[in-house]
Amino acid sequence: MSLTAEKKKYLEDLCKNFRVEIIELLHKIQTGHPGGSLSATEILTTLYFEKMNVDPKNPKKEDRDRFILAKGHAAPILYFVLAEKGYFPKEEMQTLRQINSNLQGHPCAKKTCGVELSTGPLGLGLPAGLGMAMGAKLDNKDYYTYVLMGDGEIQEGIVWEAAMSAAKFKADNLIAILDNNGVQLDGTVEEIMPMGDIAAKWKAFGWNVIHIDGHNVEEISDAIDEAKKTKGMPTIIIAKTVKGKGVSFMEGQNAWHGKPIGAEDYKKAMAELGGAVNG
Ligand SMILES: Cc1ncc(C[n+]2csc(CCOP(=O)(O)OP(=O)(O)O)c2C)c(N)n1
Ligand SMILES: [Mg+2]
Repeated sequence: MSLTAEKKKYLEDLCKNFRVEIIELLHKIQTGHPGGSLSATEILTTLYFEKMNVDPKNPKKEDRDRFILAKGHAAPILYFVLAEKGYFPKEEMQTLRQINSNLQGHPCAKKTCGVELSTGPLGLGLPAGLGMAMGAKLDNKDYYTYVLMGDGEIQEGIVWEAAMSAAKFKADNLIAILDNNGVQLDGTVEEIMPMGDIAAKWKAFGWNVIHIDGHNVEEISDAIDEAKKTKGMPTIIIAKTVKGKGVSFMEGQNAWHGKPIGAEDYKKAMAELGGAVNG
């Protein structure tokens, strides 16, 4: 196991706080995407606070690891992680989704320090990430590129073009993570467009596949170590997650993909998450 008990607790405590902060802020601004943010909380936290070689004081250093939030609607968790890490002042979080804010509803690489790629239109993260990974090889750099995709997102055809190409180019410095929560915007993945055996699909496209519980920081950390050891092919970590994780009435519910959080729901959610109710 790659994490000490102390480190594990540190990451889990960060996740607890992020969940409280997400609900607090999205309730306050009455907009934004709670479900997909809560689903990806452990993944982003483990990447930024344990695994990735990044330096907020030197955000463009050449050999930094790259992270792409392909499922760009989960911007709230990305922004809270970046702010906590020190890319920009935490107070800026209060401007989320306001006109001219640095923190747009979907990540904007031109506006927000630490954002590597503007995303929102689903499907473009993996091809762009492959480009970054190939760039590292051409430049003889040893950084890794991480791409977090949604399980609805991988219904986009462009994802599979990139999957084919990544295997052909032996992009072993590209690590994809699938937020496999079984739910998308309008319903379950099974209802909208059943994907069948996802692992078999990625294997058939030439990828190394690792399965984990996407809410277990230790498993996330170990899977990344294993991915780095795999040479000659790209890796996808299929992370079993729960959309809306941590708030019982949001869990597994597509209705909470992007719904404003009303006063009663806010109080209920905060009681479950152990956060203080304001206002
Ligand atoms: C190309 C494109 N089509 C449709 C949308 C609208 N849209 C935004 S999020 C979403 C559902 C995504 O589901 P999933 O990838 O499973 O994300 P998660 O469950 O992690 O929130 C859709 C259809 C979009 N952003 N881009
Ligand atoms: Mg999903």
